[in-house]
Amino acid sequence: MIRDQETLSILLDTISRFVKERLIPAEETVAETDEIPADIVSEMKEMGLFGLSTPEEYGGLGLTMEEEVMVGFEIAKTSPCFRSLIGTNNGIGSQGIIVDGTEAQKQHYLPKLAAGELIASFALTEPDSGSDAASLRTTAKRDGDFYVLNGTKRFITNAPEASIFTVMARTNPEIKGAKGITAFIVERGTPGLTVGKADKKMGQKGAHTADVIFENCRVPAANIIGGQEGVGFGTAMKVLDKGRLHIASICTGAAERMLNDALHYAVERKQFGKPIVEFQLIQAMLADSKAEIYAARSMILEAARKRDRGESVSTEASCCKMFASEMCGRVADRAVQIFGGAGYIAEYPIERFYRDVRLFRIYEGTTQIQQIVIARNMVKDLQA
Ligand code: COS
Repeated sequence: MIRDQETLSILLDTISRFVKERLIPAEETVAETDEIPADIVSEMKEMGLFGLSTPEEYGGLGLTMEEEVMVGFEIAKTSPCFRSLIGTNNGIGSQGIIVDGTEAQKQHYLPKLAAGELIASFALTEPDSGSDAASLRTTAKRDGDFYVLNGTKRFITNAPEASIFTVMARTNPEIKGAKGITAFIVERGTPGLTVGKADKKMGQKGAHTADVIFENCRVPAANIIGGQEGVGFGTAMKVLDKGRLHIASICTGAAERMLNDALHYAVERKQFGKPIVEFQLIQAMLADSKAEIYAARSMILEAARKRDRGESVSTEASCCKMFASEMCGRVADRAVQIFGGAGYIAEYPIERFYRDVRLFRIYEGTTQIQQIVIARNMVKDLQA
């Protein structure tokens, strides 16, 4: 749903200009230093980028899903690390509070998250619990008005920067699966919470992940999201339904950027006496990529509109995340191929993008997990 086309067009133009004038020129520095410059972070805050999806009454822009994915298409035309910094506040870090939080929790945290004053992280994955998220082992034991958390969370995006964590922990050790899990808001600085060293990754320099360790970490009972035990897994899954649509839009924007770079290179690069874009085998790679990007865009917009109508998009979000991330990987591969030897050299951005986008097929649920979700929902629908 688009609420006001004119306002949206202004926002999209502003973001597109910001990407071209500020972010793309900073890509190499960020890749070398592994840090996003402070002035860029300040500009992102001023533009309201940390609160894109936060409802207006809590200080955000209150974008609908359709509007948000359109922003995603634009902001992803540069290194994914920039989107990653604002990604958790707009998505998995804050959504738990938005969809299931109490009014007090919303009022306390959302305005600061929307302003970028606080960074939120989503702590679900553990060393022994990745795809099988419901098997998580972090415990939260009640002690008066507190819960005592023990366990380790792994690969937590923005953990080094985060001021609050949405933590999924097991409050009922008798129940091994999803129903024993509760979601908590844990503030950084709570005694017993430590953040490990930032992980060394294949790509996405400037975006940071780390372990988050809880050792007898006492969290007020009032910090249970929604105030209810045992529903934390459902909260996490709802968060991921939205997150997967958002990530799909990011995959599509990144693919557009890579295809655009490859097209420009193909027009300029001459072999056998003419620009390589005139060779049909190059044209095939360009055309296949264009068509696949168009397909991804269309399905993401369609699914976003469905979510805006209040309908469940569990199946569609997984379809979009699976198709767009795999498509992005194929486009990255073709783009490197079009660049030829130059595509393997770090001097050109495509080498960096090729490594950066590899993560899309893995995080917020691997392609194989999306297949499981889609197939299971098909069976459920048949039996309904
Ligand atoms: N919305 C709301 N509730 C949902 C849901 C959704 N999309 N999906 C599942 N649930 C609920 C189910 O309804 C079920 O509750 P009931 O028993 O009350 O019906 C509960 O959650 C457990 O669901 P399920 O039985 O499907 O859980 P499984 O353990 O079989 O696993 C998968 C579900 C595999 C889909 C889940 O573990 C998953 O998504 N894994 C990937 C995790 C991931 O994406 N990690 C990335 C890191 S986070 S960035």
